[in-house]
Amino acid sequence: MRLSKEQIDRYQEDGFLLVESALDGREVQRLREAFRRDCDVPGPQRVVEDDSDEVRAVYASHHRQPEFAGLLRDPRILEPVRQLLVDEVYVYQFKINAKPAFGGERWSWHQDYVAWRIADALPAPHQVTVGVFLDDVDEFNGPVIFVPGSHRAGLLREDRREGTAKSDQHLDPDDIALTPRQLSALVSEHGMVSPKGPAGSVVFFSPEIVHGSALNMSPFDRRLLLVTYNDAANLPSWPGEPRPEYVVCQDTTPLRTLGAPFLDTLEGAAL
Ligand code: HL5
Ligand code: SIN
Ligand code: MN
Repeated sequence: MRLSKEQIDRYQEDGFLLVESALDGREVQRLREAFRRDCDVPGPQRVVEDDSDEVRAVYASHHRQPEFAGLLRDPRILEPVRQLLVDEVYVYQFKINAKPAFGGERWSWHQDYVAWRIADALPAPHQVTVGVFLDDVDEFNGPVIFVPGSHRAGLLREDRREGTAKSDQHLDPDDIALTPRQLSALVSEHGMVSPKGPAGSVVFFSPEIVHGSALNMSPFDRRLLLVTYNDAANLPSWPGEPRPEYVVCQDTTPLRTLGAPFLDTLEGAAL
C-alpha cells in the first residue's frame, strides 16, 4: 500500500491519518488470538490497571508472537511509514493497550515525544506511530482523541511528575499529562477528532500530536496495537543504562518490508 500525495499532505497538516479497513477480518482474528496468548505471559512487560488486575497494556509482543513480528514488516504498514518518515526505520516501541469493556481506564492528554525525550534522550521527534484497531472503534469504547495540528505546537512539557510514577521503567501519560489550561487553549484553536472505524483500520500519528482517551464504560473491548517506528539515524543518546528491551527495542537494524501480507508469509513459513 502506498499513500497518495493527498494522504501524505493530510498527515503533515493534521498530525494523523486514518486508513479504514487496511487489514481484513481473518487477520484481525489472528492478531486477537496472539494478543490473548501474550496476555498470559508473566513479566514486567504486562502492565495492570491501578485499581484492578485487568491488563492495561502489554509491551513488546512482537518478540514473543510471530503474528506481530510479521505485521510490523507488512507492506500495508511499513511502506506508508517510510513515506511519512524516512526509508530506514526500526521499531522503537511496541505495545497493545487493552482497554477492556466495563473497565478500561483513561489515557491522559499527552505528547509521546515528551516521554521519549525524558526517558531515553531521544534526539528528535523523528517517529511515526501506527495504531491498529483490534476491535471496532466507536464513540462509546474510548477512542483515541487527537487535537489536529497540535503536533506543530512544539514540546508542551519538559519534565515528568515527581514522586508518583506508576513504574520505574515506562512512563504513563499521567506522568507527563498536559494541564487543563494548555488543553483548553489548544482545543479552542484546533478542535478535537477521534478516528473511528471497523477493526483492521489503521491510524498513523505524529510523536508530537496531543492525544488521550476516555475510559471504556461500554460493553465492548477496545484493544489498540501501537507500533512506534524511529528514524534509524536518530538513536537514543541516554548516557546511562538504556531502558529495558521490552520498553525500548535495542535492535536498530533498518527493517525490510515483507513481499506479501503478514499471514501469507507466516503460513508460507509453516509449510
Ligand atoms: N509508555 C511510553 C514509554 O515510553 C510513553 C507513552 O504513549 C506513550 C506516553 O514509556
Ligand atoms: C490509548 O490507548 O487510548 C492511548 C494511546 C496512546 O497514548 O498512544
Ligand atoms: Mn501516547
